[in-house]
Amino acid sequence: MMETTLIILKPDAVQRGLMGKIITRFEDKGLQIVGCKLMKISPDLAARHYEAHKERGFYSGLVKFMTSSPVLVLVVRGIGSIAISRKMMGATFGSKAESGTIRGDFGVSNSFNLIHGSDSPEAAARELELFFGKGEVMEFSRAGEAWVYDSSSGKAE
Ligand code: 3AN
Repeated sequence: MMETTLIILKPDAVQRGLMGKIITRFEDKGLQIVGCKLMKISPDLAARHYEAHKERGFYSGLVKFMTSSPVLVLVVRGIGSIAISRKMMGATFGSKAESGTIRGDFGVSNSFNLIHGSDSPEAAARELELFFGKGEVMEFSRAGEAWVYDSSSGKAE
């Protein structure tokens, strides 16, 4: 199913100059970037985004980290893009993430883990609305689309 997901390159990724390398992985995979914004997350937005983790011990540190410096938010589209992006990100902790994943290749920290990606279609819809306004997500077809998906059966796959 065609899905649109929210990816956040966290403050450590921006500060360490890893934005280009991480975006390249999504583009190389064949996923389409349909939204992109460098922004500073407010404490209120961080609280709404991480609402589900409010009771966790790491919550206040997480909010402090996410609001400490700019982030790059991306809107990524593709068939199965939610699961594909999560797989590309790797396990939550940099120390555990497999080589070949973004967290596995670029970080060692458990809390500074470089990237966020929505974990379900419901989360993606909720998070996209938190971070992007109307008109900020683009609808366009890529020149090379015919070579990204096989549409010979009439259905892209
Ligand atoms: P993921 O980002 O892999 O989906 P979640 O949804 O379990 O991970 O957690 C949300 C965020 O909370 C993670 N990206 C991570 O930054 C932070 N986090 C989760 N568990 C811990 C923990 N035990 N210690 C510190 N930070 C954590």
